[in-house]
Amino acid sequence: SEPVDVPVLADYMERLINEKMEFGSGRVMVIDDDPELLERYSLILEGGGFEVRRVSSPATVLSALSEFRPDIILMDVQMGNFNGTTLARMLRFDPEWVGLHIIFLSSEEDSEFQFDALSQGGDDFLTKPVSDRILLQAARVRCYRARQLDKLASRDSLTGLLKHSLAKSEVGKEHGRCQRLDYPSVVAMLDLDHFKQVNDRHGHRVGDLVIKGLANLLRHRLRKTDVIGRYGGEEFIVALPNCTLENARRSMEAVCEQMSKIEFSGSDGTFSVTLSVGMAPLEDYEKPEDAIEAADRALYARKAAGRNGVTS
Ligand code: GH3
Ligand code: MG
Ligand code: MG
Ligand code: MG
Repeated sequence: SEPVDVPVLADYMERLINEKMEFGSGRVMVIDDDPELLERYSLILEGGGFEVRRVSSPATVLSALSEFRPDIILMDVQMGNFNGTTLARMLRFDPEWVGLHIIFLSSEEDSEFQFDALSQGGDDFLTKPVSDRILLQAARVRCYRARQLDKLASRDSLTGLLKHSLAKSEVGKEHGRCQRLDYPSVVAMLDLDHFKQVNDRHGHRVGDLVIKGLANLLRHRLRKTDVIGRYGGEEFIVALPNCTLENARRSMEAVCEQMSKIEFSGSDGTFSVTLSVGMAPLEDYEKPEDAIEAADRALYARKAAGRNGVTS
């Protein structure tokens, strides 16, 4: 094989680093029962561009968390009769906070104490006093990682498309925008035709490849601004912002046609798969769920009318 060109590699690495490691700032919740320290750390972080929520009483942490939704929490360990490690352990059992980074900040240098704090679910342990520079960089790097994790968690692992709940909330956002700014948008529901037969004849693994195939087709055919989500097993949801029903139909009909032309390799030679699409004008409905329901009804009308095509 070709030898790797070191300057090119270095250039590539530098580009990668510059592009991907833009730490920026984020949201930090500082929890400390010492008001002076609380203020000091908060000011340092605010000086570094972070949005900060100060919490001095452990009793208010949970409500503050759901309201503020921080990327990381920076937490004292000993707070009166409350131990920060208890909170860390609790958060680690709650899937809602799986992406939240917990940094302990304590003057406790005893290694058993630190060991215990990390064992309870802390991601890191900084020892007081900590320099402004290290505190800021620790926060920057962890906010960045928290956002990376968040992004991953919102994507379906098979297709890389938005997962159900995020896709729905993106459709909801688009519903708000198109009503506010008064332009047409379309929501579409897609479902593969006779997909059970694909699984039965060719196996689940081949079925997965077909699902991936449609996901890739949608990603390549649709615009960058379109919302594409995996709504369920072999069901997809799409929102086309700033698009008339007529243009959406053209776009979706092209997707149907191209899908039907893809040749998949099955257990007994190649085969093809079709899909059905139901659409509704997003701005015509009071609530986004109503538009989704209308698109779903159109989808089932399409299924009844012979599949492989678009109905609105
Ligand atoms: P219809 O044309 O009416 O939609 O018929 P259908 O056979 O596609 O019926 P339905 O939509 O109810 O069936 C969905 C099937 O998709 C059932 C399930 O086994 C399969 N399925 C759901 N999720 C996955 C997945 O992630 N991978 C694979 N391989 N199959 C899946
Ligand atoms: Mg304390
Ligand atoms: Mg189906
Ligand atoms: Mg289905």
